[in-house]
This record gives sequence, C-alpha cells and structure tokens, in this order.
Amino acid sequence: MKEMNTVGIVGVPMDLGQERRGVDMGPSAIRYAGLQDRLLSLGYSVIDYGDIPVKGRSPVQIGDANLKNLQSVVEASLNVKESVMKMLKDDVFPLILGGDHSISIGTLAAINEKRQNVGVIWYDAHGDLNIPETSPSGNIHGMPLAVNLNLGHSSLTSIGAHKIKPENIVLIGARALDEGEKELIQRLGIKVFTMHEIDRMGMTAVIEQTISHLKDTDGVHLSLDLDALDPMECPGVGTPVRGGITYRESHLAMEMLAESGLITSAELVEVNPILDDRNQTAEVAVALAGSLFGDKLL
Ligand code: 5AB
Ligand code: MN
Ligand code: MN
Ligand code: MN
Repeated sequence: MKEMNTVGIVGVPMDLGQERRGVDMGPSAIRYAGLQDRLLSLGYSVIDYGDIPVKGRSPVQIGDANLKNLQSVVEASLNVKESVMKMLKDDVFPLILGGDHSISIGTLAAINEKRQNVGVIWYDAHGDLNIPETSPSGNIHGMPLAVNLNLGHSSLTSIGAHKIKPENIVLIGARALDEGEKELIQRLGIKVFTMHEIDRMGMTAVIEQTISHLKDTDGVHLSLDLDALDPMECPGVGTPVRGGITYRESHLAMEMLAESGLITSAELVEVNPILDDRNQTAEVAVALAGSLFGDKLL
C-alpha cells in the first residue's frame, strides 16, 4: 500500500446478487460518510471514477431458478472488470464500493488479468463459496468466492480468468457456512479463521497468521463484507449474523494489514442504507478504510 499514493474509487450500485433492495445505494452512503476526505487527510490523492452502470431488475430474467438475475449480473460484472482494469492501468490503488458481494466477480477478474498468484482475504460472516447446486437461495452474492476459484455457472466463470489458488485465500469472521461450503473448504484446504478462532486466539494472532499465510503472493485483495462485523455495530447489511467481529478488533485487523504492506486492492461491500441506522454502517466502512490506509492514530 505504501508505494501507491493515489487511490481510485469506483462505485458499483449493484443489488442483483440478492433479494433485499437498498444495497445499490451503498456507494452513495459510503461517499457521504466521508471516504474521500478521510483518504485526503491521510495524504493520498484520490480519483473518483464515478459509478458503474448497473441495470435495474427486469421482471423476467433468462437463467436458472438457482441463479437469480444471472444475465444482469454478468453484464454488470463485465463493466466492473473493465473499470477496475482501467484503474490498474492508471496505476492507482483500486478501492471498489458495493453494492452486494457479487461485484467481487468483476473486481477479481480484473486483478487476475494484471497479477499472477493473487492473494485474497475474505472478511465476512459467510463463505460466499456456493455454487448453484449447493446454494440455499440462488442469490449470486453467496457465490463470488467460488467463482473466483473457477467453480459454478459457466456464464460467471467465463467473465475472467478466475484462477485464485485455494492456498492463497484466507477467510476471517466466518460463522454462517452452508454444508456445501464446509465440504468445499475441507476438500480444497482453504484457510479459515471462524469466530471460534478469533475468540480463542485473538485478532492479533489471526492477522499475524493471515499475513504469514499470504506473504508469498503477488499482492492481496481485501474483500470486506460489512456483515463480518457484529450487527450491533453494523446493522445496515442484508444478511446479518449475530456474534460477529467487533469494531475495535476490525480496526486492529486493518491496522496490522496496513503495516504489512501486503494489500494492493480492496472492496467495501454489502452496505445497505435502507436497513441502516443513521448511516452508521457506511461510517464504520470509512473508519476501517482509514486504518487500512495507514492511520496510526498518533
Ligand atoms: B454475503 C447464504 N450462504 O448463499 C446464501 O452477504 C448467504 O455476500 C450468503 O456474504 C450471504 O444465500 C452472502 C445463505
Ligand atoms: Mn459476502
Ligand atoms: Mn456476508
Ligand atoms: Mn474462468
């Protein structure tokens, strides 16, 4: 992170990956909570690339009952990919604002074009490792990490070279994994720090081990789903799960990741202002970005 002094922001007002309306307003809420000023105050230059066009819901969607809004998600993902590729070409740090977590299919498709051996930290209550056959909902926001492993429907896996290696992934905060996801995690040997490990080892050890697990990658993408945090602190999310990571633990995690210098791109996803309490969840997202971008508090 240190070597890059310009941050590029792009918004993806996407709500097609799940059923609750409002998450498409996430980019506005995060901007309104002061993201740009926060980054400027830390000494970065900021380029706001605006929002990517995302189609509204059409009543009839071609596709499959277990892949809701498939065609529109594919179209939006191609636009996300193109926009993130532009940021990488401009040599700025890509910071992508969701939108639901399906946006990650496009962001990582772009990052994989530019870098080999990409590392991923999936900070989330969920695994997002479903494929249509294992998904209990048919919601694509529960599938992006699987797609990034090149698993799932071919319309999604063909969006890019989805070649993240299982050994280059670390999940942090998991506490609501579906059966098919658990099976996949075991089979591929993916590193997971569930809430049990966070409680038991403490966030310091979790992040130290995460850093050492990913130290030989060519940069790490942080995919930060705000539902990783406890819903008391982040109520504005569509799929809240009790017993989450605290605000302070999350700051500590971001501060340690900033010190590591490993993070080369990030996304803040699943902020839903309609479900939020006075934009609190968007404010948490901005505060955590402050720590991720190196605020040392002193
Ligand atoms: B999120 C669930 N596993 O697939 C599914 O918020 C929830 O991006 C997915 O992490 C939650 O529908 C997706 C039950
Ligand atoms: Mn997620
Ligand atoms: Mn989640
Ligand atoms: Mn692919």
